[in-house]
Amino acid sequence: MNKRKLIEQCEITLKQNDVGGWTRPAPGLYPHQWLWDSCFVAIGLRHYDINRAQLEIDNLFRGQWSNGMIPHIIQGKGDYYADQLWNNGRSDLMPKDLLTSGITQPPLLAEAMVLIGEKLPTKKRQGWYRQHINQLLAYHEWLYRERDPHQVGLVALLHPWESGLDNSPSWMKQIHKHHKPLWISVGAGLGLTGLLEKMRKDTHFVPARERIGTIDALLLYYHVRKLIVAHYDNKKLLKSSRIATEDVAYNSILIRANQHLRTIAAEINVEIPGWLHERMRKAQSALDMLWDENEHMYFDRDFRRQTLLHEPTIGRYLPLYSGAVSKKRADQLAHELQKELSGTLYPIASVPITSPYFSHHRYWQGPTWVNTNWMIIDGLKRYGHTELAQSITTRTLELVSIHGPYEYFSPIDGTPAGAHQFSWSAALALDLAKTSQ
Ligand code: 2M8
Repeated sequence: MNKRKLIEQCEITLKQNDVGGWTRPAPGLYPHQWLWDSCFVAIGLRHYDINRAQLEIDNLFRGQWSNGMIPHIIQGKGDYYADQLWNNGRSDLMPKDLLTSGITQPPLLAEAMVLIGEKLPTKKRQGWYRQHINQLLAYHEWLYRERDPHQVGLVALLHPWESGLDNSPSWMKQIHKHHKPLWISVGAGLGLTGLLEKMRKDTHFVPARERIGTIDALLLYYHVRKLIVAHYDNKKLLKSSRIATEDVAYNSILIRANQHLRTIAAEINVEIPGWLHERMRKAQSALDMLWDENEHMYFDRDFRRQTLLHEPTIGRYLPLYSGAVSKKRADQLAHELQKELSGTLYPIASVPITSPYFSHHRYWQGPTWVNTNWMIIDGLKRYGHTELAQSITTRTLELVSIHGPYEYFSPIDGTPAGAHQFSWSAALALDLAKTSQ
């Protein structure tokens, strides 16, 4: 593999997707600024344009709502298939001059800030941290204040889009089982799916078989409507929602972000409010509630029923990234992962190939994604599993180097799928190339 060529190719993709201070995830399909996409992008940019990396993050903060939430999308200029939803879902909490979505996404801001910070001279880093510390604190406060009503250290999500793993089996199974309105079931029964498929805009860019299914997409729209009708009242929604989920991937990412928040605050002598500090402390051991002792696996948990959702997803390895599990548990996960990898050509399937949901090109139901690989690699390294981390790194870089930065790839044969010129695949491949041997 020619690393120099790979890095060049990744930089070209990031440049093409630069919309002026922030980066769209991909041309055509995703024209706006997404929360976790921009964090990954900034992690790549820091290697060759540190100011631009900072700007990517500055621009994410401009979307912050007055209650502290950082939205998952800040609207840019192009047309996006779900624009109408958010156009109808405006809120007084939104910044006045922007249109944003009304939900959040995995909180990688603190991670991106620390990684960018490592490359800045001390004075500049501290100044930048000071510029954003109140916003960052407000975001973590919002998450624990509004989404952890039982005060246990696990936050609940109200919509699969918040997890970033949109059609992940545990979410879709939950929605089909507990909250599928009759009109959707009847419509599907009458064979209206074909008609609806023709109305979809996302499939103009990517073949339908590589995207979320039409009924599933309809269900996601329906659940956004429910949030809008409730004026994003989290307290009320958590009481009434039948799909609220304590997502293991999201909570693992938040726990890691808490550690980075502590680092940032300590460096500039800012005190973390007592209650938040206490909740972050609780969060460190909260993943235990998502562990199934019989199956030896982490699962998402149904917030209302407090039962584990027994569908294995890529989320089961993210506790490695959290850094909050014991060395023994981390070794168990690494062992499990190693075993699983012997069954695929490329790491790491977003759903195990043995799952009835597995489909090698369908979005979050099978393909390999560079961002989840990146987080798992990072976790493995911190737990001392350097060889496994290195082999996942090499195979991931191979995928991007052979096919280019596609949105996702088949773990079976490596064939690319989804959007081409996908920003986080480029940014994180670049980061892996720069930080590995
Ligand atoms: C995908 O999600 C959006 C909705 O947010 C979509 O399907 O239109 C997910 O892969 C998500 O994780 C990602 O942030 C977004 C943009 O890349 O696309």
